[in-house]
Amino acid sequence: MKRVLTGLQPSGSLTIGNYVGAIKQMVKYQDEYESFLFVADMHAITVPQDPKELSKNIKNLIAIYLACGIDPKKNTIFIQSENLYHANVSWILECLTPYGELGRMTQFKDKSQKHQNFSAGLLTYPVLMASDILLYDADFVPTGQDQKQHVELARNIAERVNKKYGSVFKLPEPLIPEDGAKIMDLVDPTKKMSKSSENIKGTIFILDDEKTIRKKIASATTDSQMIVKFDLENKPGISNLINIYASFTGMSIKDIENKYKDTNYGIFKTEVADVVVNTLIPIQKRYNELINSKEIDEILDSGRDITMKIAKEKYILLKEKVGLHR
Ligand code: ATP
Ligand code: LTN
Repeated sequence: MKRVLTGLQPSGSLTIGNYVGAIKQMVKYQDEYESFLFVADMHAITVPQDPKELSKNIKNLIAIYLACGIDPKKNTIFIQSENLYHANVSWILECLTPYGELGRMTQFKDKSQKHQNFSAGLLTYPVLMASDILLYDADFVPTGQDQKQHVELARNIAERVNKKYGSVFKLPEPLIPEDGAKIMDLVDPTKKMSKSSENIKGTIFILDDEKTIRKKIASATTDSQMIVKFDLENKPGISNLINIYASFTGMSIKDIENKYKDTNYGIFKTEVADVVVNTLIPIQKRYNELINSKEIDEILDSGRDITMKIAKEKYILLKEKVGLHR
């Protein structure tokens, strides 16, 4: 059976961008593939984090995964920092990755501008991500468009290692959802909706209450044309709302344009809010039941034990190939 693996950072409350771009994909793939899903907590500390908030976010993220339909019987769920092999493999891979290659990563260029005195970890972050993927011989890595470059880097690193030392790693492929691959900010629809965005009016969080969701969508930036038509260049706001509607209903963009061709933006926005609310309310209910349950710790203990065994074998293989042995 092919293997699929992905991780999300516990760097804040999750957004509908994370839901569409990552979690919903994993819910779909859990029936087709052997699935691994983890909390990328070591990635989160590449930028400053409040320790109390961070540990709260780690547990919340697991509860969200489960509430969104991730089945612990079909997935191995774990926390990155609880598996010591990720950092060990990452170090070896860092030593096999040219410095210049990391400096060219789009996300590094963006984030290094946002943070004064950014950490060295921000630069080496994609190598840690490569070790997350390569440790488990993942065939596919579902992510949003923004992480495609990092998965490609993981593939390049794997190719380079295999060429130099013989077969060590499987070459992973990114899996990017076609519709709604990128949900944009509601206030500035040219910017990705992001959990760490400064203006929360542009972001819908999975745990936002109904009133807040409706308010945010009602005030989303649109244009003065009053035509529900997908046109990313000239109508980024309306195109984003169409994308959200498509992602939550599975309807095609064409069908949505047809359905709303004679309606105004007010009605369209209300119906976008309806489909978002109808999906999120049951998720929130389940989240509240799970967050203080013992189930989460049991799932994580088991995930840690399973992944430590798998990762240990790969680590020993790599270490020996490189010559790190007596
Ligand atoms: P941060 O603001 O902390 O950088 P983020 O909200 O951009 O976080 P990540 O933790 O980087 O989210 O991403 C988790 C997953 O969700 C990734 O697979 C990413 O591609 C996907 N994702 C994040 N934002 C969006 C979005 N707006 N649209 C689609 N997918 C997204
Ligand atoms: N960098 C990713 C999170 C992440 C990841 C991974 C995703 C860390 N390791 C391995 C897929 C596979 C992010 O910020 N979204």
